[in-house]
Amino acid sequence: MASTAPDASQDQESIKNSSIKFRSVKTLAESPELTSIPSSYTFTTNPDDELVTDPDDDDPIPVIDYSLLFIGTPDQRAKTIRDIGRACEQWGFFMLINHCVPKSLMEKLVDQVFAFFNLKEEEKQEYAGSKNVTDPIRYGTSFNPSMDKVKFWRDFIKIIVHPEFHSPDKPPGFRDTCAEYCRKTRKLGRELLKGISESLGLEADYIDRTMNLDHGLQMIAANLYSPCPQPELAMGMPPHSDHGLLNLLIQNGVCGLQVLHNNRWINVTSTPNCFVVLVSDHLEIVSNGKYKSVVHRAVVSNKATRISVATVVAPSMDTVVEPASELIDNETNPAAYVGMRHKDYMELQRTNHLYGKSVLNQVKLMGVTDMLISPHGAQLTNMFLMERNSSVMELYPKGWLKLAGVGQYVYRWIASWSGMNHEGSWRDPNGDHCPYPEDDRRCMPLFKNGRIGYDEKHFADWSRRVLADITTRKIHQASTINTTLPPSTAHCACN
Ligand SMILES: O=C(O)CCC(=O)C(=O)O
Repeated sequence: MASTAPDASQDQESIKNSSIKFRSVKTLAESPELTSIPSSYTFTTNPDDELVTDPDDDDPIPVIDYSLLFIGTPDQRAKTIRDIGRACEQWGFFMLINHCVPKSLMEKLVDQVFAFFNLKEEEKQEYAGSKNVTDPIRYGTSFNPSMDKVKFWRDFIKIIVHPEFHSPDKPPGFRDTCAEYCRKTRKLGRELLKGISESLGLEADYIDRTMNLDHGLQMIAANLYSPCPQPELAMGMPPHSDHGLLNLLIQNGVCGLQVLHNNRWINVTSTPNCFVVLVSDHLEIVSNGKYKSVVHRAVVSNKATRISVATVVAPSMDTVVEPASELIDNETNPAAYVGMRHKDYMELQRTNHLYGKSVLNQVKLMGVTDMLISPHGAQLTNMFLMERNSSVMELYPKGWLKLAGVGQYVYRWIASWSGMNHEGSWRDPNGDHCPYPEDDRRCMPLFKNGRIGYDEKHFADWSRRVLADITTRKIHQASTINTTLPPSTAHCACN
């Protein structure tokens, strides 16, 4: 008979009384009485998009021979660059063979990662509890721990290894192996990005230079997926895409990685001595959407322990990542993403529920958002992502203005500093009654929690008018641009 999962409240109690900050999946999976997973780990997939297959012989996963970038003939090199471009565009990832990282080093790193996860829980938990994406070493469980509603069957350690190198000191040898591996993968990532720059028609060092890779962020994320008694109910990592430019992934010979390709989940094998190179969100942004960051996930099994180690090659934390100006044409191919500092993007990921490309889509969407309608005080940060000509409208619940102080001007200030249009504020005349005078602070929670927009008709009429004004303005702008352009810019140089 199936026994139940260990009692969660008992477990929380023992965690509270020790130096342990969370219960790892490894601890849970190794508890002898476990035959089913706790309900907090039950992940529901949508059966409609659950087509999982192995790669098709007619449409195989692209394989890139790295050595041809260096020792091939000029024709072989040019073809390899074209192949890399096609893989980034059509698949968002490729397998990399004949690279410069010794097989023995890859294996040694995986062994060291395994040894780290095999340390006593107390030793690992020295690195637990961090909430900050810039903390140099983070040991944790699940996927995006502060936001996950369902827990994921995964333990991880994330280590920032560049611009400053960090490493846990245990197990013995971990630091040296990690340092050597990071040096080699760093070189590999930068060389690949040169090929990728060229494949976009940019100078070879374009990405390296503009993303400030001399000071770029490099991070190792090592994942442990312990055997799971009900793999069909749990998930190691949900569908997501990664921050950064590239993710160089290695595995311990156990499969579990799946990528989304043409609306199907494709199983990616774990091939020895081979990197899975995943296009990440910032490469999609730089290429203005030509190259697609790949949505991928990790499934779990009830048979074997799986380890994967991702090396994230990313812009420096302060780099504002935006589409390469060389790839933009305001008329035919306008910038599709707003520029954002890498650091802020990571924070946006940490504080959002991540699913598929939810965060990247937000960055994309805000770049083309025409109007933000905001209850006062909410969504202020979205204004930083919106384009100059967009509009903002504010809603105040009844009475709120009496308590707003200078806060009532914040939207107007930001709008005027950034060239946005402020379309006015609506102070709802209806709403909750406050038993105190309206400028009494005890009214604040009442007003702020009150429903805004009792007068739906007024709100709808107002929004309709502003939207119509925006449409008229945009049409006017578009026609002005067209008529003020020279008749044919392509011929200017010849003339
Ligand atoms: O374990 C895996 O194969 C997936 C790792 C992953 O999703 C990632 O590194 O972003």
